[in-house]
Amino acid sequence: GFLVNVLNNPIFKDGKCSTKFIDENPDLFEIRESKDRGTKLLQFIGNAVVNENKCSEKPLFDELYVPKLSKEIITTEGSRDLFNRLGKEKYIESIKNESKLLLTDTTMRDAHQSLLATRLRTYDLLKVAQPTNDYMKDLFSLEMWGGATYDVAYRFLNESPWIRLEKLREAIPNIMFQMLFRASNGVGYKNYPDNVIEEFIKESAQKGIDVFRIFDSLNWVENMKPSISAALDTGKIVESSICYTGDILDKTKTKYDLEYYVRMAQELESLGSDIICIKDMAGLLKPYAAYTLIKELKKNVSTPIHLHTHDTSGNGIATCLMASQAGVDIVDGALETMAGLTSQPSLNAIIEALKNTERDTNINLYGYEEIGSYYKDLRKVYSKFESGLCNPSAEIYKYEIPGGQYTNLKPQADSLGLVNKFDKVKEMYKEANDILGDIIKVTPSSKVVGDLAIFMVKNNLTKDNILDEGEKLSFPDSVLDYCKGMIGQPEGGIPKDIQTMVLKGEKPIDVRPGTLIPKEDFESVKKHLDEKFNMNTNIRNILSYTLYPKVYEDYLKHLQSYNDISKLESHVYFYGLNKGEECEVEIEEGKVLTIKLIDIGEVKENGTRTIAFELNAMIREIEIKDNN
Ligand code: 3PY
Ligand code: ZN
Repeated sequence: GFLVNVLNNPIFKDGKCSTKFIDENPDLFEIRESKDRGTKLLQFIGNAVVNENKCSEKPLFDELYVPKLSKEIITTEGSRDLFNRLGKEKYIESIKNESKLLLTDTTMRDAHQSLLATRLRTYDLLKVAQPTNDYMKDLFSLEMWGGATYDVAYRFLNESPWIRLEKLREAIPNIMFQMLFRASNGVGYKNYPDNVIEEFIKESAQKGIDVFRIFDSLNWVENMKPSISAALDTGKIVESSICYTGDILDKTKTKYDLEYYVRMAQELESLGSDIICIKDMAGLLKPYAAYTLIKELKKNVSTPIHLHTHDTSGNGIATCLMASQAGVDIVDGALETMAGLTSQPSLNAIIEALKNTERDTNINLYGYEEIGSYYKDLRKVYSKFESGLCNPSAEIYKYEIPGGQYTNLKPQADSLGLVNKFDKVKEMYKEANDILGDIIKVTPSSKVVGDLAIFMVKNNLTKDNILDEGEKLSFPDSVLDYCKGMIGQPEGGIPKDIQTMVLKGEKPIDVRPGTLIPKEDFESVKKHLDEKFNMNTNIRNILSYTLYPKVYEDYLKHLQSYNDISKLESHVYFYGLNKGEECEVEIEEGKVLTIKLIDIGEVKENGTRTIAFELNAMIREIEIKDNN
């Protein structure tokens, strides 16, 4: 009966489908086999009610704002059209000749990674995708993929990042898509085999990424080379990044000085990079330093320069404006309702600030405001992921903690029993950085510093006693990896005393880890997944498993248990339903289920509760295990 079911699927009947459909949707097998998507959805919602929302009244959310848009302000050609029409060389040339300041909107990636623990679901992004395409065409790019979005999609949202890319690409054909890629760490936290990095870039380009922003967490160019060359091979735009730390205007800080950044920019340019990015992941680049840095880079490289910063200190807009004044080509911002604090500075503010100046962006803010209103409402649905940080904080200059990590470190410390010790953890972050050699701090090197900081607080270690006390302790895995050289080589090397103490006799490497890690055997991963999950595994499935074996298997198991839950509204996804509340779910085109929660039973002796629903007006009772 299975095959008949597949062939009766309307998508097949419409002739829209080839075997590719199954490749893209491994879950289809499950769906057809179970024949009961309704029950599985009820199980998912029941579980959200009992175990996520703990049977309490969930907060009520207003209907999401629907952008009111006017056809008159749609421009015809977007950056992607221009790139495709001119070809790469001419397109890059056109950036250099542009007097306007060009802009990237990070709302779909870094903004929510920094404000909402990366939790925005594809469902909500898709709802605003077409207006984004129509009304934000003047952007250089939308940063919408990579960084933590890949991991979090599978791990916490039970959805495929590849499907996100594909669906957004369909809905946003005119604006370039940009992703953040951690060089040999891919979209993960450790060095992966070279063939994984190469395949990943190739596949991402094919699925719709136009701009690859590549960085290494220690600014070790050697570690960026395989990614840069793989990305160049795709013909897409390669934006090689220099992570910014320290303060070039502080003459007592000599390690990361102006010459350091110029040297690295020249090196990245010589590798054929199309754009150079200054990646200020912690928001440390002060306005006047930005002016000096961009002026100097402009003198020494001819590649366009793209600035990425965070507004943690409150100086973000000033930094963008000073960079603009110095001739930066492109800056990152976010829609104002998703901007500020640990996120990017507000695009709206930058656009307004430049009106009637030489670098006027000529952008009509109307669409930005309407789309921004949508995110403003949406943000409330995700309020449980807000960091609680309410004010800018110039103390970031002292601690140098990246935007995403700043909001994560407190819950991480709390969960490890360090409640009320956050100030101490921040102090130790600074000391840990010094102990490790004053390194660039960004995923994954920032995790090394953060893990060491927490470890130091827990074990009463300081800069002064760590070498004596640390002898008898085993350090966190991330610190071990760093000391082994498995993350790469920091500027000036890893301090020998700490390295010897942490490694306790083990020998470190000083070559690029990728030269030692064996190639991934994609065939055997395919065989494993095909057999274990009864699917026709494609390269994207293989890559996901390779990057995150456990997280990806858990995602597939979730699909088996609950089917595809990507069509649920987010308040239902995160909280379930209140008694008497109803929701509609379109499980396939034209097929809508209406689900109403009727009653939540008491916990029984076996630990389950009976949850009564109406599914399309028929009573259905589901047993849910109460894990509380
Ligand atoms: C990431 O790697 O996810 C980052 O955002 C680094 O700044
Ligand atoms: Zn960032």
